[in-house]
Amino acid sequence: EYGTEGRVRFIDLQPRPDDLRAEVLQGLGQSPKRLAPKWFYDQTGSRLFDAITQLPEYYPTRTEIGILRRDGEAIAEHLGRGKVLIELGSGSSLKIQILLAALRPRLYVPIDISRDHLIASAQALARRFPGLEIQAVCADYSKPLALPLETDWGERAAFFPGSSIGNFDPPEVRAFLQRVARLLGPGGALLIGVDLIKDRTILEPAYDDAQGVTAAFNLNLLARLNRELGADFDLERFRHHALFNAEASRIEMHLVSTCTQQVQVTGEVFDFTEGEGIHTESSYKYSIQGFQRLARSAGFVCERVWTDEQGWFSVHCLRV
Ligand code: AVI
Repeated sequence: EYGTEGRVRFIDLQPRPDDLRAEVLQGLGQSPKRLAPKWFYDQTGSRLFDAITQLPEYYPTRTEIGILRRDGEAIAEHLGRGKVLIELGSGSSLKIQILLAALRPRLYVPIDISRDHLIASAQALARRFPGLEIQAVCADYSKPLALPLETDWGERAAFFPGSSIGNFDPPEVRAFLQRVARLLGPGGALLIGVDLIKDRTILEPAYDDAQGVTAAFNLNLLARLNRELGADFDLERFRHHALFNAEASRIEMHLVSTCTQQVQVTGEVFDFTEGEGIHTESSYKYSIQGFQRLARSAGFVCERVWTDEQGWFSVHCLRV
């Protein structure tokens, strides 16, 4: 589906409400219960995520931006200028703005699951960079992407910031990187932000902030299911829980039932015991070597890595 919103060309491959319903019923039917983190990002969720990135405790955004600002010229040099630049999970398209002047892409392709947020961000970007050609794609990038890419688009580079790679579980992460490699083609470059393993006293507050924004972000998933699927979750009867699982090297977010209860989702009933959780997100933390091993196993060459002074976050340039 094609459309033009202002000066932005828009391609809609958005998941259907039926996809949400089927995945939610499947996830709540499992033991332990699960919901995929991609469903956080309805309009309220996207707004709450933007608020998270501003929190004092949430260091990844600030740290990655620091690296992009400090090393932007070197990064652009490495990635190559004048390419077709695809951004996976572009959100508010804030980070790419740091690199745009240096990269001068011939076309920018932001891909995001949150439709209205994507269109608004792409239009704002078009106003700020009047010469930039933009083709926004609403899609779930965790699934194989059938992008209507024109073959003569030329050399491609991809930008996947924010350590969103950390939200993939081990069984899927390599397959995902292999798909990105295929999308880029030989010689294509991937600039990817990866959060690093650190002490739990830093990690856990980043996912359980004092103002409760992350709690609201997590709970909004249930509010969304009430809104879009007519479910009857009582938000007062679930609480946000975040912990660092050191063995699995991941932050886990859960929504924990505070009592024994039943919840109805599109006619199906789910039982919760007191203390039972729904696992809503994992955010894997890597070592630099561990991530490079993974990237190599997916067919990339690890060309360069940039980190901040504290060694909290890394930005890698990978080549197909
Ligand atoms: C988008 N993603 C990389 C974030 C993360 O840190 O895993 C999502 C998030 N969840 C809670 N806070 C932020």
